Amino acid sequence: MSGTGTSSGLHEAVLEFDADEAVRIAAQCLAEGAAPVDLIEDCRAAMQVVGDRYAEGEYFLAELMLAGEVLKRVSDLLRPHLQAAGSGRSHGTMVLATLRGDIHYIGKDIFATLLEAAGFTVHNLGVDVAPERVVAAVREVNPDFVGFSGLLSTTFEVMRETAALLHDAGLRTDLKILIGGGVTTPEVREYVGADFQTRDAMAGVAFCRQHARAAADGR
Ligand code: B12
Repeated sequence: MSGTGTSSGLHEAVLEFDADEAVRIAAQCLAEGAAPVDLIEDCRAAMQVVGDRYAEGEYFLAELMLAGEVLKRVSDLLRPHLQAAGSGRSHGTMVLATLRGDIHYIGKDIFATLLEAAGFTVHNLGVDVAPERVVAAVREVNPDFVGFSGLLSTTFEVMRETAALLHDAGLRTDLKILIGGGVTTPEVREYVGADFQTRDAMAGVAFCRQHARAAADGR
């Protein structure tokens, strides 16, 4: 029903910028037993198409904004369903941010919701976050993980700068850095000096589960 981008109609509703219809279909799919993460994936694939049309000059900023609004409405509907799986016990802590210059937040917030649902504590610093703020947050909460969400190639440099600041502050040793978001690649992971890269929130959650200090310590 979902995950294919064809049969549910959700993918098409996002591409038509029809928020009411997208929310209606998503609610119907949920009622019929669809997994919320599959519905997110349908939307993500549609957003990829919107992004490609923008890159090819077929769409402009207005279309990006419309698509963003549709996705926000759908993710607001899905959030409580994504959270429902939460265990109530923290398996570890993450400081998460979209860095300086980048204001995309929808994918970051989906990842945060899924990670919380998996039993992690997430300190979500928001968007357009200065590297120094990340360092201050890491000092304050001593997390197991730091996550950077990046949708603009211009933020790769800021990710690298932030990772270097964490290293210079002596905070990098026990810390795993994850990067995610539609424009990240394994090459970017290497450039930034991060431990993990993905464009799939569930893969990020799996990485955190695997590397949670709390789980390893039996805390
Ligand atoms: C919606 C959108 C917008 C909306 C953002 C709404 C919002 N508040 O978030 C608005 C209209 C504001 C916008 C603005 C701009 N945008 Co824009 N936008 C998009 C679009 C179409 C979709 C992004 C999205 O929400 N995707 C859906 C989510 C669910 O996917 P996701 O973010 O990848 O997240 C998933 C995973 O990656 C993962 N994940 C995300 N973060 C993290 C973090 C961690 C740690 C982990 C583990 C996992 C993880 O979890 C999610 C679920 O699996 C993309 C196209 C694309 N291909 O992504 C362009 C895109 C990102 N934008 C682009 C551009 C150019 C811009 C603008 C510069 C346009 C302009 N001329 O002003 C501005 C920049 C504004 C700024 N300073 O940030 C380009 C970037 C190109 C590049 N390589 O740098 C893209 C790629 C379009 C394109 N193909 O040209 N945009």
